[in-house]
Amino acid sequence: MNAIDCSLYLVTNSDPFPEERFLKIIEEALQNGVTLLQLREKELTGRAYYERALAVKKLAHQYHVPLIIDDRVDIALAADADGVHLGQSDLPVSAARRLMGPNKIIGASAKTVEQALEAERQGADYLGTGAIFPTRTKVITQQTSTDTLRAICEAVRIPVAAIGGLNRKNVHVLDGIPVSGFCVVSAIMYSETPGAAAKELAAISNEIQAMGRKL
Ligand code: TZP
Ligand code: MG
Repeated sequence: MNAIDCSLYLVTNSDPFPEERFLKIIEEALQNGVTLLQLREKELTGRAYYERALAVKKLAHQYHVPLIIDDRVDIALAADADGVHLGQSDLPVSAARRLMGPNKIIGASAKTVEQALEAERQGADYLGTGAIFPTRTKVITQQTSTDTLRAICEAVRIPVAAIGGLNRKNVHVLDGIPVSGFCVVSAIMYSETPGAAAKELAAISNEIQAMGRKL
């Protein structure tokens, strides 16, 4: 199993940004405590996704942060990214594991304890669970209660990152839940000061992890 630090997991949204601004936001976040980065593109052609993955990987690796590609095993392998994140309608984790080998990171979305245990059994390295709050990010998802989140964290041995509508004001809803961190899109991507936002969220994540740690 690959050890993953999900403390502050930035999932990107490039939609409203020119390329240069998009990369600048990511770089500021990487400099200020992001521990895992996911490139999430829904509209790009395969070629454009691949090229963007190469550019973002270069940046991520300057800061020793692993790059995960959303949905697409082919893009993750072609760009030699560090891993892939799979939703419930993407390739099954076991199929991705066969294609990617033992050393790439495979993350999976899980909204129930059953989905979480199945993803772990198939070889997932971490889970993303949510949406904890309603989100304005373009995504097909339903809300997941904090009770379900807690049950998932307690059921699996792999790290679980909470996701969905989380920001500096509401993320303390995770206090006391044994999460390994949380994911944000808007709280960093749409901040006017992405570096400061990342720094604050990274500190909060450390507090939450300290509170939720199993004794
Ligand atoms: N999966 C569940 S919620 C979500 C994804 C990709 C979007 C989270 O975005 P935000 O802006 O942090 O609410
Ligand atoms: Mg997906």
